[in-house]
Amino acid sequence: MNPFRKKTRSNEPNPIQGIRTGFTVDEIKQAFLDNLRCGMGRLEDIATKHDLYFALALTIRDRVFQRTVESIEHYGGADARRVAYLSAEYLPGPHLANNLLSLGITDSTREALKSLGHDLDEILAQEEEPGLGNGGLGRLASCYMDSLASVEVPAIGYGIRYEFGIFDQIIRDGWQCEITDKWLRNGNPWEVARPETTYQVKFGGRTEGITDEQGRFRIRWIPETEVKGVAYDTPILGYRVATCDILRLWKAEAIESFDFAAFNHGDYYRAVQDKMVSENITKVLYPNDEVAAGKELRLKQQFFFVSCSLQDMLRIHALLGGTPKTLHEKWAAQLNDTHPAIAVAELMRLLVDEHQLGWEEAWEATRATFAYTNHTLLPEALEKWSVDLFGKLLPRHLEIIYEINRRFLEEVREKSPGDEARLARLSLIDENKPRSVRMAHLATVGSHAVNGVARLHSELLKETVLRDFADLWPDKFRNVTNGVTPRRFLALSNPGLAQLITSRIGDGWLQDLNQLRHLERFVDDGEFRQQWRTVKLANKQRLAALIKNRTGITVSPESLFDVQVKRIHEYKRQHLAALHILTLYLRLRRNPNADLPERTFIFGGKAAPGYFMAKRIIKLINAIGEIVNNDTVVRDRLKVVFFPDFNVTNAQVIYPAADLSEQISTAGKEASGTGNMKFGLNGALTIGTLDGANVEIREEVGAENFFLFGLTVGEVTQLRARGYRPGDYYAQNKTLREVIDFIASGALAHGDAELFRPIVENLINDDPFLLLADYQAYIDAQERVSTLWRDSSGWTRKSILNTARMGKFSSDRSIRDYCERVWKIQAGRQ
Ligand code: F58
Repeated sequence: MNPFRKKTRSNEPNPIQGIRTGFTVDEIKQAFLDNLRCGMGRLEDIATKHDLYFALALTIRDRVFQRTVESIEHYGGADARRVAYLSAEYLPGPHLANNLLSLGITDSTREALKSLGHDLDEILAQEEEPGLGNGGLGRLASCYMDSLASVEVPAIGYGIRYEFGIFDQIIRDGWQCEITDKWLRNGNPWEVARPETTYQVKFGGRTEGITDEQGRFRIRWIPETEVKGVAYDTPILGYRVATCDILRLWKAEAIESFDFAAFNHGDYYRAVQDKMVSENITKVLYPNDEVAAGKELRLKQQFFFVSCSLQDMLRIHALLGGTPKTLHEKWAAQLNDTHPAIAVAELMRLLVDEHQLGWEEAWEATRATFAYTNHTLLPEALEKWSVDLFGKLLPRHLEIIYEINRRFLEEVREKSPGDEARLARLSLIDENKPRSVRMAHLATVGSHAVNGVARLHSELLKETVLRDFADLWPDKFRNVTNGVTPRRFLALSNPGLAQLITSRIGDGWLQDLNQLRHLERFVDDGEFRQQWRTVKLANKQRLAALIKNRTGITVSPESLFDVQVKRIHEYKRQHLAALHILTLYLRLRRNPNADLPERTFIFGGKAAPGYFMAKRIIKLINAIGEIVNNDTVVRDRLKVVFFPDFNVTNAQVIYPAADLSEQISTAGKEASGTGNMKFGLNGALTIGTLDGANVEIREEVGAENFFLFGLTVGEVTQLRARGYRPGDYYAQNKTLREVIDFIASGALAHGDAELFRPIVENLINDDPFLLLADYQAYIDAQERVSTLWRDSSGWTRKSILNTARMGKFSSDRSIRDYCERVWKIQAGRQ
């Protein structure tokens, strides 16, 4: 019996109106005061800024929950198929402002607070963002949650409630230092614990064969330990729609908060120890990007959240009247990379061992349920778990994986007998010592659809990492190009531009980003161009003030803001941008009258704490800043800023202020990029390689509005095949040599020639990311940037066109693509 069906009363009047759910200025004001007093026990006169924030968050949360409940009721009654987005990472950014925007009550809330003598922006600034992800992949998951709700698809985003998210970055003496992220220290008004929604998760131990009451042979898993997952729900409201989805994050707890058995034996400390070990599972996010951690705790985290999520999906499915065999009829589960890929084996275990389904029917349901998104081709990022570790932690799952593999390879053998090498390449097990489980293979075999995140990436995926699978199942592979939410990354972060756009074309673009095309009508309108520049300048002033506040560096808002913000990684080539800065610096030193427009180089991004080169690149950028910013000849022409602690909150100030977006990865390495889209949306021009989604961005905005440079994927492959010798470029290009020699001389390190030697030697002798091969083309492209910058109206024209043509890169479009190409779900309420 479906409990939701009993009383679907969406057409009845809302029973609770007024203080808890009303939208008028008076209702919001009264609710805010009530929350401060009754919700928090605070006297208004002595409330801190944070108290005010909390009271406002509770006020808005009531209004959001009203829609959550309405959604549960609506979709529970409807025969809708729903989405389970399985992701080990989310980066939602601050919730309050976004919820105000979605509800359409930003202005009335501002007024309500003003009448009480409070400033909304100051209150918004109190919110600590949940840093539950590393970078692009986690942020994409949050953009997709926003769009799922906004295009009205019922969905639950499943993940991990890390107690400590991605570290906060501070810069000391030019080096990155990591500070623990205590995001929960002041409480989190957006989440609701669901102590009744908990599941047990087993680890370790052994399996045994048994004969059940019906005389059937079954496998029983006798675990060594068990922990409990508790659900914490955060509502994710769609923009100006009734649908509110849920982000459901799992926290690990000990099964009994107190182990009585141990206590009775007098082993109090062991009981406490067990509790600590259980809770460790969701303690901290692994801060690696693009390198698989290979740590036991990481595998525990993955299995823990996946097991809770699948049990939850089965429970909801049963509530809606379904049986385990038909799970896929009501659920489409998306694997956000391989981090949740263990789900394939866990669902098989749940269906076969716990729900007594036969292998074939369980396998059919499993494959029909899952789809897999790949986010990287980098070999070091492809997850593999040693068979030993796997067997120790998840003995039953290892057996299931072997059985999946046996049946799979059998099928391949039938199709192409005798090709043992091919079998070895396809196998879920890498037989090279130490033997390991290939998670991308597990995800591919266990899914009905596999996609890359940009057209180029999806093609390369079929040609490289998953080539044999693409030969075997060509129809399984498709592309879904990434997208970003225009609500957070334009409306919220760039209100000036959003207003200007709306004043000309109306506000339909917020729900249909293609409408930005209507802006093209105004590219040659002088007044509009002037307004466009005025908005950009104001955004640059806002960023300049923040830079001053965070770094002490004064930058000129009139200068060209040349920005590269993203995780620090050699393949993203922040050090190529550094070579460009030094090229200009040396040129100006030699000829102070050289005709160069004033530029401010702004970098931001975290390095994985154990990534030696990335950390040294941060130091290099800061060392260049120290020299350049203090050089009396150059400092009014060039400035270099490393903006500390790049996160969603800071990003919302940085993207709107950028003139130039640096997307300069080695071709073939960046799966998509999403920062490139956020910059474009905010009117920045891109300088970039033919990599990831840059290819499609250039196609959309027009080649003449994009600064292209560098080797293509094909040229990179050919160059490597011929034998790449970076030393030749060094020897043959005088400017390049001067720049590298300058770094090597120790001039950037108070004479210490050792500090940057690892970077210099890596570039001259090895240069795995082909900086030297792309150097001259990059410098030439930057020359074209400078030339255009001098033509202010020409630049503005292209800036407008970049924004106008960014419609494709809305995450609403991506979600609609997933609905159509992968999930077979119809967006929108039926
Ligand atoms: C990123 N991957 C891609 N991984 O690098 C980027 O091109 C793409 O736009 C984005 O995904 C969204 O598709 C990424 O951010 C991680 O951070 C992982 C975290 C966990 C460990 C392995 C890397």
